[in-house]
Amino acid sequence: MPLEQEEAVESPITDHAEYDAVVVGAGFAGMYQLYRLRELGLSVRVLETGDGVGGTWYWNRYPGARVDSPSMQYSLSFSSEMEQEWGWPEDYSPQNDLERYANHVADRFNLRDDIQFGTRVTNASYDENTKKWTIETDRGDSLTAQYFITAVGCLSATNMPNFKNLESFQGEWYHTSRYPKEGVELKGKRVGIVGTGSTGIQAITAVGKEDCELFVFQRTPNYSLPSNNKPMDPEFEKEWKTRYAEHREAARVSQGGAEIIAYPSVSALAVSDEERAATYEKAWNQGAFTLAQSFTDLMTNEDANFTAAEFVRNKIRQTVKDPETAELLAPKDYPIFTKRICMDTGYYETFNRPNVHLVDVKANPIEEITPKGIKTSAGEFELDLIIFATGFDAMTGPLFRMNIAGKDGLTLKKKWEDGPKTYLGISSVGFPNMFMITGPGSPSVLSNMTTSIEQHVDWITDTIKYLKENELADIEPTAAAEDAWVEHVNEVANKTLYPKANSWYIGANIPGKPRVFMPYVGGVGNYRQKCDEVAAKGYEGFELTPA
Ligand code: NA7
Repeated sequence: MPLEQEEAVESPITDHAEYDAVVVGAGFAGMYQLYRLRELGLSVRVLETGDGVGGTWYWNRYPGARVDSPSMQYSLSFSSEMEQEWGWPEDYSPQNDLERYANHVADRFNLRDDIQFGTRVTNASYDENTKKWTIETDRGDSLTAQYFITAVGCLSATNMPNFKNLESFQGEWYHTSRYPKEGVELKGKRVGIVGTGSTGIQAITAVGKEDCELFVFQRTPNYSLPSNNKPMDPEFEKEWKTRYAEHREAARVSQGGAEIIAYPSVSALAVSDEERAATYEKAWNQGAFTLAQSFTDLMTNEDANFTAAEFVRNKIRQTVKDPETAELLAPKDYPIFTKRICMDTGYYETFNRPNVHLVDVKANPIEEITPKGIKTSAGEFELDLIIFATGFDAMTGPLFRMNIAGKDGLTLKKKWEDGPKTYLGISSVGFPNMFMITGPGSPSVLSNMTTSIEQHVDWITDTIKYLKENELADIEPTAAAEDAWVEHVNEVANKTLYPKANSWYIGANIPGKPRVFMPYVGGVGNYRQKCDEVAAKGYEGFELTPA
């Protein structure tokens, strides 16, 4: 099964190849960036690999795909009219609603005219003489632009491990991020799902309910919290919409980019066992990420963290009827919340179904794929269909695959060979006029993405406006500012328990990837303040070159 589906859609190749800005990606980030740059009167071309808008929600069509931010907050805030007219059917939106919303945004603001679909960027290079970027595509386009803006998402470069003899498999196989649009018939099949991250957990819960035999190949168990998803309460929605601006403002200054009703005020170790248990129980019943906000020190103190981890492990033990399966599903070798916490709609209950079987590939690793299925060191599992939920080359992967080269031909990949180096997660020394929306070194994946996307797009747009008004040709960070930011990103990460897990945040899921904690832990509100201060001080830490 090809990993990259051939896209049939042909957008007209641009009639002129020179733009003020080229934006890569037509997810929420790329679409909003296009909208804002049009307001400035710039000519913009958006290049998108898929044949539709939506980014993450265009590609991730696997069964059960769903966002884990609340629908009322996982949306764009720039148009209050759109906020009011759009209705989300569920508290946590499934893929099809999110894709529908992305299409609505594109149609409502007439964005498609400037988006070229079915087009992958293969090269982007900066010319110091012309001070322009040249962007080349797999369709033979060559575009030049003053500003090169990446809106490629943090989790868009598929990680497909190099399984021995995969090509010999005679059944069907798909990576979750390339699942067929038309779906796959599961009835009566023997299905294998490899991977138990956020994606695997959603897919397993959905596929387990089907009339099929499901084999879950788990290497590392993950902690998962119940979402308590339900149909949207019309009264709640109505009330939320009357104060939408206030809710958005609260999200913008929050730690994680979503409004939090009550911040914790006490250490998990400062209360009695009974009080702690009652707090966790209440949070568990409320659902979603409430548990993570129960106490002040869950991310900074291992003993405090252990109490939350143990609470979840006990929930797993209470839910899963077979004690051996429950123990296998209970994570034990890393603190809770240090890998992306998962959110589910009945994941652990799935393992009580007679058609669902857990296979421990930590104890008995996958040796190879055979014509009939998956062979582990414990034996062969015959399968008709394999779904690989094996994740992504996160954050840097989508940037590296564009072969970006800056000053002196230095590639981003070479510059970042020991880990990403950015100033504010938006820019990098040697790459003038290149802006990365939700790049490494920004809150990005540790936040509600739509809040962070809008903050970056607004900042980038204001910056471009400033450059134009002040007749400046180039903006590029100084090495000193970049070094200081990288140090700060590491320093705040090292004050937390995050580095204690082998997570994709730290590059641990990709063989050979440098172990550097990539997103910024300092919080969405603090980060916004820092970006605003930099701009207010005439772009402190940047070098601005006159036209
Ligand atoms: P993740 O979280 O990276 O999960 C990938 C899963 O695939 C994880 O359980 C891995 O086990 C497993 N995996 C990867 N390679 C193998 C091999 N070779 N053998 C067995 N198992 C393997 O990706 P997701 O798509 O679930 O989630 C990514 C983010 O998307 C998520 O955090 C949300 O932010 C949205 P491992 O843990 O490496 O032992």
